[in-house]
Amino acid sequence: MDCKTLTLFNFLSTFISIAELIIHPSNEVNLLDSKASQGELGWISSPSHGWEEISGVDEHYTPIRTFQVCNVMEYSQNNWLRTNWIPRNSAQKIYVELKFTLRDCNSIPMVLTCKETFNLHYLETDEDQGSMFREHQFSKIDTIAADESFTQMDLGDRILKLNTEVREVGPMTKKGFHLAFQDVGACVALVSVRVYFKKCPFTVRNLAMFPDTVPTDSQSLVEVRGSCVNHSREEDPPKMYCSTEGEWLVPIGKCLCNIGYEERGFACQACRPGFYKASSGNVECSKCPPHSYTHLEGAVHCDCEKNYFRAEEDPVSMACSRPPSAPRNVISAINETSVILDWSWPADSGGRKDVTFNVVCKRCWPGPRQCEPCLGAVRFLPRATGLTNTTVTVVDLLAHTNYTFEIEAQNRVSSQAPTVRQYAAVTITTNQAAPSAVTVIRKDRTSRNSISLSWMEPERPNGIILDYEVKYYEKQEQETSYTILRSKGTNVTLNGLKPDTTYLLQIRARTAAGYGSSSHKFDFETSPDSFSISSENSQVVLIAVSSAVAIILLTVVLYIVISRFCRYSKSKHPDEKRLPFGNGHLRLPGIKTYVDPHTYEDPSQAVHEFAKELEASCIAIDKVVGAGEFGEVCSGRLKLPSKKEICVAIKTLKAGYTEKQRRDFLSEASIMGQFDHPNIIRLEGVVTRSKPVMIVTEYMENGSLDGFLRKHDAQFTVIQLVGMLRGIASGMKYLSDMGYVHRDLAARNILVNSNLVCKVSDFGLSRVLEDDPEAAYTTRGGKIPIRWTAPEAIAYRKFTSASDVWSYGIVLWEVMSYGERPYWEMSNQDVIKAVDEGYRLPPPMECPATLYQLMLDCWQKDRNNRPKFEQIVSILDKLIRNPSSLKITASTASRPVNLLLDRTSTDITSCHTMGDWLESARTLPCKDAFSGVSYSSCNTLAKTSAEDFKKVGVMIAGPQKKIVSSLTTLEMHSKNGPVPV
Ligand code: ACK
Repeated sequence: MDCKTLTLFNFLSTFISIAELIIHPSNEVNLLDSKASQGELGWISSPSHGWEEISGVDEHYTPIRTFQVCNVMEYSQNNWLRTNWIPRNSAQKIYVELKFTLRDCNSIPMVLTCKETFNLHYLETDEDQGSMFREHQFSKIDTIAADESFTQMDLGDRILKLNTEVREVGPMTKKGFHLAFQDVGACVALVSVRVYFKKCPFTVRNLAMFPDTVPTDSQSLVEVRGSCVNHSREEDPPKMYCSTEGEWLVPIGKCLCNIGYEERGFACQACRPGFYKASSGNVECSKCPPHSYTHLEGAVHCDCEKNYFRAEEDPVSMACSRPPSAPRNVISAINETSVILDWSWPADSGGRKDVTFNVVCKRCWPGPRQCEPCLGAVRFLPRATGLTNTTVTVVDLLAHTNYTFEIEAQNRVSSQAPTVRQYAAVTITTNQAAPSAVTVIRKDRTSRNSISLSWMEPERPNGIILDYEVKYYEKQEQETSYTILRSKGTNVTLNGLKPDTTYLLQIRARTAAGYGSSSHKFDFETSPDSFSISSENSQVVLIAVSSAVAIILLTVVLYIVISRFCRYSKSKHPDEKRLPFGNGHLRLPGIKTYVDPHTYEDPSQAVHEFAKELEASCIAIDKVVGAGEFGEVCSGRLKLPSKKEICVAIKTLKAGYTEKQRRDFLSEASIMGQFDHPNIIRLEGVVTRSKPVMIVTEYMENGSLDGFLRKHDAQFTVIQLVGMLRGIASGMKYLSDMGYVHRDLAARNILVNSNLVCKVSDFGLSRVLEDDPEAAYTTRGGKIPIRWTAPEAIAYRKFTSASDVWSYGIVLWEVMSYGERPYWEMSNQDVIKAVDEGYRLPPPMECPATLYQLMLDCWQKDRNNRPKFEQIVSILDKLIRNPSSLKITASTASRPVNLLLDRTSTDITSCHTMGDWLESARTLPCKDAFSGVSYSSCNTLAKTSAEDFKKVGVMIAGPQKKIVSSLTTLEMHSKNGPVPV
């Protein structure tokens, strides 16, 4: 067998199992594959007796073309095999994969020139070189050696020794190239030649399509923008990078399927019928919720079935619903002229939780359809419509009357349903009821021994009034003995009274149902003796004179009332006015009310109406004790003729004042002069006829309360402090009863005398706006002492006795903390914000729990929930009578018994962590900083350093200080043991 025959045999034997030759990764693009060619490849062989093209078959008996050379018996071999021209396409880097077999030289006997390598060359050209071949134009790529060569023995055993070598060429710049294989005396067979380049193949990632991308030859990645698949939109711009190895790297961004479409198999596909998708996003389509459907593909919502609806604010994921059925089991409990209606929840709530009830009231007469809607006088508690509970109380019905109540259940889809009212009805007859109270009583005439009164029939007589009972007694006697008169009409004259004596009187009406409730107590005084004429025997004269006096008095009273009313009507600032009504309720005649000096056209008239003019010669000034808005405040003595000399405080009006300043200065006296109460600073009189103009008041030895407390820090017993607070509350009750709103109640405006009696002072009209150094301008322009003022007064100048109660709460805090500044160094703006957000001052140290509870009650946001001064006085009285109740301090008490209002308020003992306390107390706006930090006791927290605060994120100096000061207060609570936090 000659050598050529031998190698041919070798080749054929190598085609047994080389299936991998035709399998290559999808990111490779072939430019040439010799195996794919069925016919002659037509490569140029030089010299022609060198490389030989031979046909063969692979393991599938598919014909393939191979080349071989084996001139090992001759010297100086230089055999070239050049491929056809291979276009480069867009590739810059080309890969050449060679599969070949090579004969082991040692296995060939008697060889002359045997090599075991061959060389690979290339030539870049823009055009096909055709048959032209010049060896020297080629550049060498590499010498190719076999990893394994075969021997004669391998042939015998039919062992395949196929070598695969891959070489890279590039960067290529010309349009194409030729490859060449140079043999220098080896026995080699080229089984296949594959030339390819790599690309990043088309792919879909995160619902974005990335096209086929050919990498550059350099090491850099190619950035490729993806485009969203159909029915999707970009969420973040999708991007990927194509590497030189043809791999996609670093996917960024994504696309989301549109509404009505879901992600399925790298695409966004329409929701199937019965499913919907309402939001874009890569979530699956959802099944239509109960009682809804869709027959369409790609639905974004499902339609409601017949008689089912969706409310406007219902999400599409919610089941369709329907109106509720009627309420059931209505029962009524009648109490005279009121009725409590109770019913059960409807059997079918329509699939919703927002069922409410409306109650319709009809008044009925015997006979068919004899009903008409109830008139407006009937009241529903809490209301007639939109009830969320299954009960309502109806009051102010007429006695002995038939009513029908229709109770209707509704939910948010009721308005969409056809108008068939679903209701349950109950018919009732009200009972006989006693008349309501007499509210309006008028004093017609007074003499030294008698008084004539008239009144109006009660608002709801509930029947025919048989008569009125008039009960009266001397105020001093405290109801121990009293007189009762009966009157058929609405007036009565009480005779046989003592002169110059105060009487209290109550009236009640009687019907067949019995007595109604009594009127408020009404007080009046008979005229003093001096009004009587000397002739006691002359009845006629007496009657005539007392009638004349009564008429004159009546005329004067009428004149004053009418002239004040006219002046009030003319006033320019109705909202600023202090009306003779407190807290919006009409006062019974006879109760003294405050008169605003501004309503006098001539303010000096007001001064002289309410203040006594003093002779300057009666006043001796000793020393200056302070400075007021208008001038100095001095202490001195007042000696009035035939009276004892007393110590007084003298406020002076500095020289050079304007007329307005004089008016404003004296307005304080006009106000103060109207008051007469042990806890209101007493006006002795004014000096207006000589200069300096002065206001003289009682002298308060211990000066202002705030300074006094600071001077005597921690020196009083709790009972002493509560006594002072009781005095202030009592003074404020008196002011609020008079209809006077103070607007600047603060410890600095309370004066303390040598017996620790506290008196409310500072009544000037301009004072709140101009004088108080604590007053700051608000956004609405007024000047307000922010820290002491209720939120509604700051926000919209709603100053009432209820806002005075808020200020009283702050005074309470000032007193219990011995003159500490409320809210410490927080700015006014921060105070407004914190209070508005619900934060409240923490309990002062050692503050009794009951008092702290009272403070919190005074600081209720809703002013209607704050206690009245009358209640505050009574609470403090109870505490004074039962001092043991003051022993439980706010830090050690369990939640204080609710004194006034059913409200949930801060109880630091119920908090388990400091974070809880900060949250529940809403004491400071830094609670978030403490989340996740656990403190075992308030002691630990109180000792927390500024550094520690920094660690938990409280970085600003202000809040740190505030927290520490607040916590210090807490820590002091825990002096007698750890606070159970
Ligand atoms: O805190 P004080 O000593 O008490 O300083 C102020 C100062 O005048 C300016 O208002 C003191 N003061 C005001 N009215 C009286 C008074 N009736 N008796 C004693 N001191 C008074 C107040």
